[in-house]
Amino acid sequence: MAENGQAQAAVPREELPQLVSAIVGETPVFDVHTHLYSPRFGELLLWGVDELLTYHYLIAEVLRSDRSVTPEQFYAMPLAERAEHIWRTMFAQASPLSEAQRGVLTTLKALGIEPGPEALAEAREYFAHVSLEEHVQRVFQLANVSAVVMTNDPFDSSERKVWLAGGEDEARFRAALRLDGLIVNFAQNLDTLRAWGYDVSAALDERTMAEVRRFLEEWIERIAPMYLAVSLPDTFAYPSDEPTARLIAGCVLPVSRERGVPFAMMIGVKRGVNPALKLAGDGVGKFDICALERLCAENPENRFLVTLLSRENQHELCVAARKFPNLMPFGCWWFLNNPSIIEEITRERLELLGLSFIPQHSDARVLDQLIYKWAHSREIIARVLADKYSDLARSGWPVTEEAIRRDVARLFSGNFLSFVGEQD
Ligand code: HDL
Ligand code: ZN
Repeated sequence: MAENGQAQAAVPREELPQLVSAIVGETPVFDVHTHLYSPRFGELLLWGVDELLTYHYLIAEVLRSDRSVTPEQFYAMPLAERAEHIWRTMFAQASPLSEAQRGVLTTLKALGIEPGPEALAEAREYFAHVSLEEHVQRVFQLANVSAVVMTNDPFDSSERKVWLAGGEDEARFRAALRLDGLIVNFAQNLDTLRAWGYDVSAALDERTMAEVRRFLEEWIERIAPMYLAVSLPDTFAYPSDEPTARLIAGCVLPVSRERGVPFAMMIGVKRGVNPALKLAGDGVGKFDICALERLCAENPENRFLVTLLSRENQHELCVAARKFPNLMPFGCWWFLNNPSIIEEITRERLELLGLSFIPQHSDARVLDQLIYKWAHSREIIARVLADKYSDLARSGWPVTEEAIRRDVARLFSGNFLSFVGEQD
């Protein structure tokens, strides 16, 4: 019902694509998973054209395009030289058709830098004369992002220092407590945990489980995370005697439930398929979704945010979400964050889940990526939504502008904020 109490008029079908596109563009998005940091974390926040060009997605691509440069030789170059090598190989000498290549151009154009063979020099000139604070403001505005969730790792020594020093983040940067160091790499971090005063052992006895729960409680207190997060391999199984499954069952789930902090699982990565590529060297594998079904079924009081890395897992993730209201699928993660697959995933989610999912996250590692990752995703999400509203209109249902605005706000922030308990 519109403010004046009058029923809003149905939007004519032929006007839907344009109206939906406008509303999707105007609706701010809450970015539920990124690797960005608020400026107070200093060098941890990556920004600028050289960081944009040396994004690990482009590193994987340049090493294919110019095999005369080995990964070792590439990584031995200073940042500026790596950026120039990528610019020369992937832009000046070939049409930048990949999603990561196109993303650089979308971002530069939005910043007022005309994409073309000279854009690198122009971009460096631009970034040399902009302050970080004003740039953060401009990027959030251009991307129409209301806030981002960081990936906060207590085992990252430079990040830990900032948290221990205290201080506040600006509201646009929210925390997520990343637990790979605690529950995937527990054995490697035993000495570190002991040095921090946690009485833990590889035996995972009751004392250790209690100490791991204390670690979780203390870090939830310290950083007020919106959720607890972990990235799990394609081989993750549950239940299992594996330490990761036991730490999840005995520590993460009870604390997540008692503290009302959902648990985000990002599953399907094969870490270090080609270690020489470093961050660019991870692969993908299909996950056996029975583990997720068991976790959701056995822990109905827990809330699970889940994204899966394999395209082959996406349809069964939708079916699993139909069975478990405590399971919230989110995003088109990493190797799925490409127009053809975002379209496929968003269609099947709308068809199977209606509006009860979180369509996308950026996974941005460089501040400026927010601009292109959201511009590209909005285009596809709007196209799919317009199609679905058109189907709805064809059924005779009166699709109104008010309803479209309500639905898009739910997809872009409402579903997440209510799932984490920050909105009714
Ligand atoms: O584990 C993760 O959070 C992944 O997103 C990795 O960081 C990955 O390297 C990445 O950046 N994907 O987009
Ligand atoms: Zn990530």
